Amino acid sequence: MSASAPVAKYLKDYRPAPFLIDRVDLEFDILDSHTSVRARMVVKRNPKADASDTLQLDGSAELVAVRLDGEALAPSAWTLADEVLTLPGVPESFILDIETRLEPAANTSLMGLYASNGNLYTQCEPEGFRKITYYLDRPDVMAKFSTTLIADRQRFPVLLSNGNKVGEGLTENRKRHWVKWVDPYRKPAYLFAVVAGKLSVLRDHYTTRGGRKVTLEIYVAPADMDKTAHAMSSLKKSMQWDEQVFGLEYDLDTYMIVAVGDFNMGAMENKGLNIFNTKFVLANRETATDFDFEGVEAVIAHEYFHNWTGNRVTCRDWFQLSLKEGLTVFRDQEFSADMQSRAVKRIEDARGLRALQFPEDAGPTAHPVRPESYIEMNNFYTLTVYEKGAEVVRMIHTLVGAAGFRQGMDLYFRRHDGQAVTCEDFVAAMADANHIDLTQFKRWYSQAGTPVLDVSLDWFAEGGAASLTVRQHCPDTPGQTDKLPFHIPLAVGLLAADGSELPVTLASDDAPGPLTRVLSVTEAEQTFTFVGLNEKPLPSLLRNFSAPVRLNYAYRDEELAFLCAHDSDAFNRWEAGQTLATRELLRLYRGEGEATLSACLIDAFAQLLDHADSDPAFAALALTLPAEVELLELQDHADPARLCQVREQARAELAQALAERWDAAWRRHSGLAFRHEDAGRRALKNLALSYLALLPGGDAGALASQQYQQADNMTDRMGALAALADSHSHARDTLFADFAQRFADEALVMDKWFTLQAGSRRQDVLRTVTALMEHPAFALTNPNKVRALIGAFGRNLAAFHAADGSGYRFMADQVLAIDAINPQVASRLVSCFNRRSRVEPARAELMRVELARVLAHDGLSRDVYEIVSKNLNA
Ligand code: B3K
Ligand code: ZN
Repeated sequence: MSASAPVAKYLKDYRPAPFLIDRVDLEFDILDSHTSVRARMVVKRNPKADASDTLQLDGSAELVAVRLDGEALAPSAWTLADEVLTLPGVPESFILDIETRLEPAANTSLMGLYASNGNLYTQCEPEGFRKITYYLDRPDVMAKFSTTLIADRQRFPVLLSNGNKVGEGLTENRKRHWVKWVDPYRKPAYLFAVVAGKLSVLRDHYTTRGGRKVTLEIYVAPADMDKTAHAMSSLKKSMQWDEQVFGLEYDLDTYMIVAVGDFNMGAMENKGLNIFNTKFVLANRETATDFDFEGVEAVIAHEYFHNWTGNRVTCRDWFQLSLKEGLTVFRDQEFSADMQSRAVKRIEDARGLRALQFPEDAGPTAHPVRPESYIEMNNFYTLTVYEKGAEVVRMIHTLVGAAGFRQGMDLYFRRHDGQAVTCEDFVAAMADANHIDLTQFKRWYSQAGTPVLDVSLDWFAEGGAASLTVRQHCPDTPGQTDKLPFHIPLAVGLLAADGSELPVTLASDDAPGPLTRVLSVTEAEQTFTFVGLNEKPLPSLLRNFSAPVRLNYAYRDEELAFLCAHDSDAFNRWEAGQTLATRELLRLYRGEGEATLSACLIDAFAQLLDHADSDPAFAALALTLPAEVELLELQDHADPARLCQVREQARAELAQALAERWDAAWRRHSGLAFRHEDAGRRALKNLALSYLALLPGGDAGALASQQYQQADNMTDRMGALAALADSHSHARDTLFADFAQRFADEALVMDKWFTLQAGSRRQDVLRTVTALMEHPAFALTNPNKVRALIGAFGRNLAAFHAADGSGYRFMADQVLAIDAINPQVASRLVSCFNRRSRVEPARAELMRVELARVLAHDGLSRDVYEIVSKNLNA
C-alpha cells in the first residue's frame, strides 16, 4: 500500500453541500485521440449550508481551463489536490466553466467515459462523473442538464444522452455531426449518461395510462438485433405493471436502453438512457437459458422501476443507497412474482439470500443495510444493501399489508418527488400513512448481522392450548456488539395430524384466527399462546420466509418429512425438505451414525419426485440439495473439500435410490418442442439428467449427447453439458468442443462455457482455468469474462480451497493483475477469501498469507485495500 492508508467517510459527518448547481450545459467534442469536455455550470451558495464553507469540486480528469463568470482563472486562483479542486472566495452566485480532456480508450476502469469495441459509454454511479469533469459529485446536488455531442458521422452515427433530443445538425465540413439533448428533470450527476457509436436500434411504442406516447428504443451491436425482442417485451410489461400496482407512469417521450459488452455490473438506470450489460438485454432461445430470460426480464424491470424509486426520488448521500436499491429490488421481485410462480420466485430469492447474503452478514465486511462508513463506495453495492434491503421493505409490506404499503408509497412520492432523501424518510412515510410506530423496526437499517430465532412449543392438552416461545439474538458483527431486539414479523401456521390447517387463534381473539398469522416479535423473549386446539399442532414457522433470519426449532425428522409433504405454504414445504437434507449432510460430514442417507430423506425425495409434474419448477428446487456455501456456514473449522465430497456422495445415493424415477422424469419431459412456459419442465428434466450422470455404469453420456444434439434451445444444451462437466469421458470432450466451435462468436455463450469448466469437480480445474485464460474468447479487461472464469473458480469450493493452497495463490495473483486494470472487478474477486474464519486452521493460514501478500502490494486500489484490510483485521 502507498504511504498513507485510504481514509473512510462517515454517515455521521454528513453536511449539506455548501453550493448548489442549478444548471449544467455539457459539450462533448469526440475526437480520434481524445474527448474534450466543456461544462458550464450555474452555481449558487446553498442557503441551508454553512456560509463559511469554500467551494470544493470533485474531479480526477485532466484539467485544461477554469473560468469564473467568463474570466479565465490563473492557476494561483485555485488548488488541485487529492482529486479536489478548491476555489476560494467565489461570489454568492456565478457561472463556472470547466474544460477537461479525457482519454476514453485508455480508461480500463469502466467508470466515467470509456471505450468498448470502438463505441463510447459512461458509467457515473456512484462517483464516476468526477472522471468527466469537476463537479459537486454527490447525490443531493440536483441540476438540470443539457448535453451536446459532436463527433464524426461515420464512426459515431448514434449520439445519445439523457432526456429529449432537441436539435441536431452537421458541422461546417459535413464530416461531423452534433446532437443536443435536454433533460427537463433535475438529477444528481450519477444519473448522467452519454453513448456514442455505431449501433442498431429496435424501436417500439408504449402509450401510458395518462396518454403519453413513449418511443422505446433498444440499441445493440448490429449482429445482436436478433436477441432484442425479449428485452422489449419485458420493458413493456414493466411499464404496465408499475401503472397497475403503484400507479406510476413514465415521464419522458423516449426510453432508451443501450447494451454494452464491457460493463462492471448488471445495468444502470441513467435518466431516460439506461446502459446495460449485454448479459441483461440479449436473449433468444438459441443463446440464452430460461434463467437468462428471467434475468433479463428482472433487470429490465429493476432499471425501469428506478425511474421513480431512485431517479424522481433519490438518495441524500450514498449511505442511503438501500433507499433506492432495497426498494427497487423489492419492486422487481414483486413484478417477477406476478409474471411467473410467486412461490417459486420467493424460494429462489430466499435461497439466494441465505447462500450469499447470510455469509456476507457473518463475515469481515458485514455492514448494516444503511452502512455507517465506507472507504470505497463501490464496495457497498452489496447483497446486504440490495437483497437484505429488499427483505426489510418486504417486512414493512407484510406488517402493513398490500393496501397499506401502496398508501405509504403514495405518501412517499407526494412528500418527496424531486428530492434527495433518507431511509428514515421512507420509513416515516410508511408509518404515517398507516398510523403505526416503526421506531423499533428501524433497527433493521442500523444493526448488521442475521438474527437467530430459537423457537419452542409447549402443549397444554387440558386447556386445548399451545404456547410458542420465541427467543431472538443477533451475533456480533464488526464494530457492533450487544444488539437490541428487532421487530420481526413471524408468519405462523398450525398443522393437524391429518395435514389440515388449524386456525391460529390467540386468547384475546373472539373468533377463530386466520390459517396464517403474522406475529409481531419485538422482545428478546416472547410467548404467544394459541387456543381452541383439539390436538397438539405441528407449527409451520416463518411462512413464506417472512423475515431474513435463521430459525431453529427442534423438529423430528418425521415432522420435517410431514411438513415437506403437507404444508399449505409452498415455501415451507421446500424449507422442510432443505432442513432435513441439511441435517443429513452435516451428519454425514461429521461421521455420525450410518454412513448413508436416512430412509426418511430418500422417501421424502421419492414423494416429491412422484408429485413433481404438478409443479415441476417447484419440484426442481425441492429436489436440489442445499448448496455447499450454505453448509459451510453451519460448520466450524470446515474442510470445504470434504463438504463437497459429502454432498456429491449424497447426490450419488439419491441418484441410485431413485434411479428409475429420475430416468422416467427425464423421459417424460424430453423431446418437447420449445415453449417458454415449459421452463419448469426443462429445469426438472435437467436436474434428472444431472442425477442420472452420477449412476455408475449408466448411459448418461448417451442421454446427454442425445439431448445436446436434439436441443432446440440453450437451456437443454447447457443442461446436457452441465451433466457431464465433472466427468472424464469422450462424450464430455466432444460436447464441450462442439459447443465452443458452435458459439465461438457469441460472447455471452462462451461465458457459460468458461463457467462450467471453472466450476467442475474435476481434479484438473486449476490447470484448465489457467489454460482457458489463454483462450481467444477470454480477456482480463472484460468483467463478464473475469467473472465467468475466475469468479466461477472462486465459487468452486473444492478447487479454490485445495489443501495445498494453489487455489488461493492463483486467486491472489489474478486479483493483483486485475486490480491494475479494474479495481471494482478485483475487489469483488478478492471477496472469495471472506469466509476465512469458517475454514479449518491450516487453510485459513494459507489464505491469510495470500491476503497479506495482496495488501503489501504497491499501488493497491482503495477498493481492494478496503476488503482485504477488513478481512485481515477481523
Ligand atoms: N444503480 C446501479 C448500480 C451501480 C453500481 C455502481 N458500482 C444498478 C442498479 O442497481 O440498478
Ligand atoms: Zn438498482
